Amino acid sequence: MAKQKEVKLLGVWLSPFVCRIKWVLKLKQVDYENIEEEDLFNNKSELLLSSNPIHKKIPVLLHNGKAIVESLNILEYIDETWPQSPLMPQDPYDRAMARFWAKFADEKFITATFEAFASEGEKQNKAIGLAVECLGFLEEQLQGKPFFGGETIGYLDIALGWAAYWLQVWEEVGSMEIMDPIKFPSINKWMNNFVESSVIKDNLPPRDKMVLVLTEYRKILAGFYKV
Ligand SMILES: N[C@@H](CCC(=O)N[C@@H](CS)C(=O)NCC(=O)O)C(=O)O
Repeated sequence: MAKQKEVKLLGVWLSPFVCRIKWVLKLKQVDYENIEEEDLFNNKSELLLSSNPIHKKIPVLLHNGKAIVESLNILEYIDETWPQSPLMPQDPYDRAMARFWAKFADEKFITATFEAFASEGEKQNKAIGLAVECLGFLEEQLQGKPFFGGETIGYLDIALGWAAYWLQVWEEVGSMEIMDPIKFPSINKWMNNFVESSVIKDNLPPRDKMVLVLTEYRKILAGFYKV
């Protein structure tokens, strides 16, 4: 009988939070089994409910049968468990800052961007304004570096990776514009550097399929995000 893999990732192909984990497992060359959650919104699997009973969200990393949840937390767990190609900066201050900006991105930037994608009219304009403001703060952080992590991809690059790929698709499907390459030249370069880097470019969801699924998803979301 084939040996069961000790690392499993429970997720959904479209989720930027799940892709974070895939990228890092690939970067660190950790072999894992991918388990796709079939019906995340209407019929959560027993595995999901038992391994993440508090939030009931993907991604969940299962390592030797133990569950680790919340993607940023999972990234740190992976970085400590498999130290090759380190993600976290060595310096404690730089680590604190990387965590601060990753939290900022999850609490403010992704929420505003997603709300802009899902809404219309006044509500959408307000969300666009907030997302653009977030981009302004992040532009300042790059200071001419190819990656937030410096010369190579680090923790914050992975945490922000969705902005290099999902953002454009959300803009297209949501008929709106957040990212202006003239206004945010460093972010623009970073986006290209990120999606063109070897491990990332081979592990992005297919754009056409994303557009199709997100177009349908936006119709469902419209009810929740009404002005
Ligand atoms: N803070 C969580 C967010 C994860 C998340 O929002 N996952 C979504 C899919 S992209 C989910 O599982 N949603 C299911 C639900 O809300 O019931 C993380 O970083 O892991």
